[in-house]
Order: sequence, then structure tokens, then C-alpha cells
Amino acid sequence: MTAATGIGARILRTEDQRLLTGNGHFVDDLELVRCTHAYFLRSPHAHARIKSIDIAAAEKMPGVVKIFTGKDLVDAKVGGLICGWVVKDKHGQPHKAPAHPVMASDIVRYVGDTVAMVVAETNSQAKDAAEAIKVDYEVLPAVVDPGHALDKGVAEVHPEAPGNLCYDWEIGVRADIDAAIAKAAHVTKLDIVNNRLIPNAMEPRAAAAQYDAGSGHYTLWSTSQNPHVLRLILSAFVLGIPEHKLRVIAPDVGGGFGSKIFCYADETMVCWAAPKVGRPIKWTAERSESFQTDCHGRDHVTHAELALDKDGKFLAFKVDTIANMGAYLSTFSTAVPTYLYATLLAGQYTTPLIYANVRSVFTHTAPVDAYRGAGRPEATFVIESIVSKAAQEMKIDAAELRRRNFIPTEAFPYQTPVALQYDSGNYPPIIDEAIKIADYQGFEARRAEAKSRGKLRGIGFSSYIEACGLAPSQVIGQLGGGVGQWEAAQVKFNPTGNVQVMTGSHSHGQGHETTFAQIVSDKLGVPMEQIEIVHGDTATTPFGMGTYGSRSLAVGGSAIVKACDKIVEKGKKIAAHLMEAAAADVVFDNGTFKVAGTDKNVPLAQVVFAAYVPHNYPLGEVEPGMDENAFYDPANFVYPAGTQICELEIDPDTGEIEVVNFTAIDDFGTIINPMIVEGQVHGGIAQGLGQALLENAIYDKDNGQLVSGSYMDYAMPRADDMPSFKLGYKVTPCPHNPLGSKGCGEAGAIASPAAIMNAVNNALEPFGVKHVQMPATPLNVWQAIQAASPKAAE
Ligand code: MCN
Repeated sequence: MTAATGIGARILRTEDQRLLTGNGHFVDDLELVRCTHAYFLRSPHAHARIKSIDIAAAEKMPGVVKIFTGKDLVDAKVGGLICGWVVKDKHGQPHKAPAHPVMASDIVRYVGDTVAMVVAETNSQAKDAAEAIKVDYEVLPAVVDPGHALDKGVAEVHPEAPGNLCYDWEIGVRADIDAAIAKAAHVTKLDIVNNRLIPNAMEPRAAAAQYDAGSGHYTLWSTSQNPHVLRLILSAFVLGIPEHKLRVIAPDVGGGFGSKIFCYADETMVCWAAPKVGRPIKWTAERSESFQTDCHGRDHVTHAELALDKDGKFLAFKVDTIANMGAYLSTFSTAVPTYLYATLLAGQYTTPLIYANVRSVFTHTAPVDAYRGAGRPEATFVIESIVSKAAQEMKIDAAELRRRNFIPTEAFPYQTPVALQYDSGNYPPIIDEAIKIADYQGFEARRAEAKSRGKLRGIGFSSYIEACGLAPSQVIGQLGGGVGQWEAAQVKFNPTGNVQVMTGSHSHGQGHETTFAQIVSDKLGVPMEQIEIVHGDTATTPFGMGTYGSRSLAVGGSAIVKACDKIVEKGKKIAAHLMEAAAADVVFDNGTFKVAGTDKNVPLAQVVFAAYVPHNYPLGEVEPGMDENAFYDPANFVYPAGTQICELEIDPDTGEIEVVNFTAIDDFGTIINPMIVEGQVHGGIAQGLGQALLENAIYDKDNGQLVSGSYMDYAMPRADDMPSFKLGYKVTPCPHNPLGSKGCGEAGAIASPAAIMNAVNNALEPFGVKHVQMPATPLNVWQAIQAASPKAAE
């Protein structure tokens, strides 16, 4: 039974029956009695002073129930939105933390900043009324480009952050690094931009709230990735609603990719306003609102230098990054370019000296926060781009240069110079396998054949490492994180033998209902169809941290294992009583308790029944019931790693790129469900391909307008942009969690931009093109060819 459904089984996702047949329950599906609808009036300017807001005409529009402006929040003393991670700068000072009002009352700071909320009988009535609100703006100069945010004389986003600097942070020892670079045999230099991305989950953000005047209870439905944390923030920092009187429900959520971790203005407003309106309120973002107001991702400008000896051994790596925070600090924004980025700059290599300086800046753009990979794609992109460039400059094979610098397998656990200690890894077999599957040896023949067709063929490597499954709470606390990082689980048997598993993680596409049930099926020998995974409701699940940083299996799954272990331990005592044996002699095997060395046995279901109907039961020794809780705080991050190889062809006449071959070999430790893991890797690579070749959030430098604010201007990757991926695994179990598993949810997105861009640059090398920046759109590629060597392109 369990072999077919337990750990390692390739089974279909149980939740898909519901999701693919239209039987999911999303926030917008809610039908609340007497529900009203909210529409937010948003700033059309990147930076402006609100001189006045006139709502008189709008209030008289049909169907309008109530209109709120920023002044109402000031009068009600509503708190601002918070950033939950305090980063201390290189002088030990906390980052600049300007207020983040839920709705602007005096200054708007990005296109999309919230100005007023209209509540009406219908959504269209709310929208029509919003158009009748007259806001008198005094437009002010704006800055949107992180590369220029620190320039003298540019517009300032907040007076509390002079010169737009949020923090100037460093890791490593600068003096040593400069000396090492000065005497190196070779130094490769690279200026690189990590383009700004807009998450684009399938389901836009949505919220609905209802207030029960009798009990004083609020219920907030939100498309949140972490309902408990959302409740905590709203309760403790923003709205002051006692935590026990606020229930947050994140039902089926159609993707998040990080963008739904954070506490947003809109859901806060819906919750705050529900009692004032005296009726439920519902809001669902329009797609253009999502473009403007979902937290964006990436947006780094970096200069990097890699020093090598004459044999290609890395001596020192120096990185200088400017990271865009946008107009306000979102919930985890400050941690992304510091602890989730610079601490990963060792990559898979033994580079002895690493120094990174990160300056985070405010600009008049939407807030920037975690987006699939959060910091680690940016780190991988810098490392893997510069390593490939160094290989090219030193005329060393790109795979060989990587191999020469890999952390040796026997060196684990490996302490990097940038704080992290990698727990496990075995990198050489991964690249060997990737090379084999990608037929690297045959590449030059394929390049020649492509040339005969007039195409430029290139190949690119990316050997990534990531730290996920965040991480010991004490370490996170020392680094400035405001929350614990454990996860909780409750495994509750019903008297009839079926199981409900309550988890603090949240699934919004990752298939937890299947993989978590597989773990329980494996550990307890219960058939899958008798197991229900419950998540996403603060009233029914234990307090937990939700889902981000590919933590759900490594941390949330480990909590489930701990709870299962407790069930087995308790069950042994009950079974011993039923079989008149000593508990020490009872073993548990695939759903049955047995007395070792005898044929005496009792199934788990019978033990469970006895626990609920304790007529023949060791009541003096064991409590009735079969319901166990566990909290799991990880000893370390987990460190998935892998190598991707991308092969592509470029049409030199048009600059158009076709990815023709893509290989990814990963080490995710123990795999629970290979099919789900493959889906995760496919999705991640697709997102990385989008970043490398298509996607770019562009703000107009003069007026701060988001000019890529719709699917007409912001190109998302489609199925026919991708080849059939070739995937494979190597398994180095994680030594410190009970599953031996490492996260897989972000790996594809972390590694693939570098593999793709290294292939682009490899294809263009014969033309003397030095470096193409992302996204490598046909226009960018064609211009690079023309600028470098127009004759050769002919
Ligand atoms: N898994 C497994 N074996 C492993 C590792 C994982 O079988 N060794 C399974 C897990 O049990 C889970 C899935 O793979 O069903 C992903 O697990 P994990 O790596 O723990 O990641 P999380 O579940 O914590 O998901 C978060 C991660 C992140 S951070 C983003 S962003 C992301 C992602 O996963 N957003 C997603 N994948 C996404 N997939 C979808 N469809 N939608 C999103 O919004």
C-alpha cells in the first residue's frame, strides 16, 4: 500500500481533481450575504502631493455605500504597513524605515499608490464612483532607476532616507579582497543588470472581510501565502484587532510565487472597513492593478570582479550591488538583497575571499520584495555569469573551470566566507550527468550544423546552490528577522481511522495535499484516500509561518514527520496494552503494531479506535485520543544544488532566440513525489526563461509611469517558447531533517537565467559581443550584434 503511495511514489496530484474541474474555492468565489464591493482609486502619478480630495460627487453616485480616504486612517490612528526584517548597515545602524501608510494622505510615491477606497453595491458602481473622485495633485519629480537613485540632485522619495539610501550593508573583508585582486593573474570584470519582474500569478490578489458585531470577530479571506503571519501583522502592528478575534482564511490560491507573502494595503483596508460599513466587503484586483501594486521582484544593478590564479582557481570575488526597494519597504524586502543574496555568493565554489557591498535604495516605483528565488537567482546570476565570462577570457572550458573550483565532496559541512555553512552536497557527479544528458561533447558539431543553416548556436552552464527551508529561528533572529522560522503540524485521527493533518504551511500550486499525504501514508501506513491535508485557516490550523523560501517540505514536512512519530510512540503503548506485551517489545510496521519475534499484531486503526473508546485501555498511563502536535525548528537551511545546461539558436538577422535543448540535474535530497518535483522544476525554468528572454518591468524615466503595465507590453513566457526539458536527479540527503529532503520550489528559477544568458553570450562570442543584458529580446540581441560587428552578422 505505502510503497505505491508513500515517499518516492510518482502519483497524480489529488488536489487536481478539484482544481481542474472548477470545484476549487477561491476568494472571489465567495458569496457573502449582503456583500459590498470595493474599488481602490490609485495614484496616476509616480510622485505627487495630494492638495485635496473631493469625494462629494462620488458619494452621490448610484450604489455607493461609503468612501474612505487616507485622512480617515490618520484620524482612526491606523498603523502603517511594516517591514519585518531589520537590516543593520555597515556602521551597525538599522535601515531607514520611513512610514508606509495603508493609504496615502499627503504624498503619493508610485503609480498605483492607494488614494481612496470606494465601497458600493457592485464592483462597477464602485469603479464608476471612483472616477468621480476629484484629487488635486501637485506633481513632483520622480526617480525610478536604482542605478541613479543615489545620484546627487535626484528626487528624494522620503525625507527620512536622505539621498534615497535605505542601507549601505556589507559582508566579508574589503581590505583583503582588494589586495587579492591586485595581485591575481587574471581579473574578470562584469557589469550586470538583474531586470525587474512582475510576478503575474494566475489568480490576482483578492480579499474579503466580514465583521460579526455580536462577537466582535473579524473574518478575512485573503489570497495569502501565510495566513497566520498576515493575522499577526494586522493584529499586532496595523489594526490592533486582538489576534483571537481575527480569523484569516487563505482558501485555494491560484499561485503566488512570493508575491502573496506580504501584508498589502488593500486587504488591510477591506478588513478595517468591514465594521464601518456594517456589511461584508470584497475586492479582487484587476490585472492592471496587479501589475501596478503586486510587489515586484529583482531589480539589481551590479558590478562584480572575480580574481583567478593562472590555473583558473578563484582567489577573490568582489560584488557591488544597488538593489531597488521601490517606494516603501514591503514585509521582507530588506532581507532579500542581503541575507538571501550576498550570503549565497560563494556558489558551489571554494573562493576563499568574498566581499559584497549592497546599497538598497528607494525609488518612486512599486515596492520590491521576494519573488520566486528571492535573492538567490540574483546571486546565481552574478556568479554564474562571471564564471562563464572568466572561462571565455582565459580560454578554459566552462565546465572545466567550474570543476576546478567546486567545493570537494569530502569538505562538507563547508563553511563559506559569507556566513552560511553548507550541510551537504556532491557537485562533480551533477555536472558530469548534465554534460552527458546534454551531449556536451557533440555541441561543436551541432554548432557547425546550425551555422550551415545561418543560425548562431550557443551553450551555457549554470551550477547553482541555494539556501532554502529557512532556517534556525535563533539565527534568523540574530540577523534581524522578526519571526520564528519553525513550522507546526497536527496529525489528528478520527475514531473511524481516517486522518486530518493540519499544517502551518500553505499550498498555492505546490501540491502539498498530495506530497504531505504521501509522507503520512508512508509513516503511518494509512491509505492516501483516508488522509486529508488541511491548511490556510488560522481557526483550524496551528500557528505556522506559511510558504515561501521552499520551506514547506523541509520544515513543514519535518513537523508532520515529528507528529507522526508521536502517534506511533503513543500507539505502541496502547498496542502493548491490547496485546498484553511490553511497550519496548512493540514495533510499528506499515500500519500494524507487532510484538517483535511473535505473530501477535494489532492494526493502527484498532489502536485508534481504542484511544477514542477507551474501554480496554491503559488510562493511568496514556491519555485517550489520537491527536498529536509537533513544532519543528530546523538546525540549518537546506542546500539544494544542481547544474543546468541551455543550448539555443539565434537568428542573426532578427535577433530571435529559440531554446533548443535544456538539461537540469538537481540534488533535492530525498524526493517525495518525482512528478510534482518535475512540475516545480519545469515551472521554475519557465519563469527563468521569461526573465532571461522576455520579461521586463519598465518605468518611464521622466514621469515614472509603468509603461509595461499590461500583457501587451510585458511579455510572459508561453509553452512554445520552451523545449522539452531533460531532467535528472542526484541525491545527497539533507543530514539534519528527518526526511533528508531539500526544497525544490525555486531551483528552476534560480539557475536558469544564467544558463540561458551564458548560452546567448556564447552564441554571440564569434561576433565580438561582450555581454548582452537581460532580457535578451530580439531587439537587444540584434542591436548587440550590430554594435559589435555588423559585417560579421551579414
Ligand atoms: N517536494 C518533493 N521532494 C523534494 C522537495 C519538494 O516531493 N525533495 C515537493 C513538496 O512536497 C511540495 C513541492 O515539491 O509539494 C514544493 O516543495 P518545496 O520545495 O518545499 O516548496 P514549497 O512547497 O515551500 O513552495 C514554495 C516555493 C516557492 S518559494 C515559490 S515562490 C513557488 C514554488 O515553490 N511558488 C509557486 N512553486 C510554486 N508552484 C506553483 N504552482 N505556484 C506557486 O506560486
